[in-house]
Amino acid sequence: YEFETRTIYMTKQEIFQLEFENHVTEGLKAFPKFLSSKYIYDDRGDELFQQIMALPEYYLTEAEYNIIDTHKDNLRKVFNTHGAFDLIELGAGDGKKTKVLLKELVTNKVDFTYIPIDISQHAIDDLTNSLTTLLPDLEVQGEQGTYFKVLERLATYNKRPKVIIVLGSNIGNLDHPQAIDFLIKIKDVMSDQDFLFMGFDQKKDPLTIQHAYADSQGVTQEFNRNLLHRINKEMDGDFPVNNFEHWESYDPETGTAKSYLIATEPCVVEIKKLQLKTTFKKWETIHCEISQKYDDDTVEWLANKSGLEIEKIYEDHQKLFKDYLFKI
Ligand code: AVJ
Repeated sequence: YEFETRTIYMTKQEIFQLEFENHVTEGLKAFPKFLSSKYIYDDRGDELFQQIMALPEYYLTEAEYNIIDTHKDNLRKVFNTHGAFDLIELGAGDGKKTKVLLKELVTNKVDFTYIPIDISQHAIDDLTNSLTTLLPDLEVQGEQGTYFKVLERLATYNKRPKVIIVLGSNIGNLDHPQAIDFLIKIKDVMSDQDFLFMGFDQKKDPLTIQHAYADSQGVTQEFNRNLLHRINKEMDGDFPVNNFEHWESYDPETGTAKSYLIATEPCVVEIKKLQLKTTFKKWETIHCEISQKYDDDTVEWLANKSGLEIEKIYEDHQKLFKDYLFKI
């Protein structure tokens, strides 16, 4: 036989879509079933997450805002330790919290470039536009892409000191081995003069956590259900979405909050694009997300495992949330 080799080009979106489809097949054939919260975030998912961040029960946003606002003077000095730098934000979103920091830096004429990285070009464009109005003197260089592709590229091309920031306890969606993996990948692009500034939501009264992830208005339920809506829309599925109820369970021993969608009626779901038919028994679960909570010992252990060192710990006035400053 003779084989012809051809290169098939796919866009980032097409690759991500294919990953999503493979994930759905795997997750719905598994027992117990699972679907990752990573795929909640289409335009509607982004909007629902914005709504979550505005909920009175979702203390995380306010708490981290308080940390940055209280310590902005110190953060400016620390970030500027080695002179001009690149401020690289992973998962920038709408930048509400980051804007406080950016304003502090610009007002004090600190020499830096802000490089927000997000998987969504949409988010990057919106953020860049709003910053042009808010802080015309700010140098912004938004980058669309997955964190590590962009980080690796920046590490080889930009030789200035880097400050990498990851806000919002985004790391909480990862279990500990995945979190260590994530931290190692960041560490690998850091040099002596670089800093990592990262948010870790803290263990606290279990009820506070329970309420943050099972809000009274049902926004979190809609947020999780968006996974099923996306499958229906993008893969020609027929999930009876309203028959899936959201359930949150927080284990104070491990610090893991887990969210599920639970079938309140038995049903058969067909997903035509995947040629997949799957049945749900009454009360069968789909595990969707973990939101890990931490304490200093756990973060210290993660840092140790990843070759990072904790330089300083910042806390909000209600002691709900912490941002850790790391170096290699
Ligand atoms: C975006 C991962 C920080 O886990 O707190 C919010 C996502 N899920 N409510 C979190 C989320 C349900 C959020 N993170």
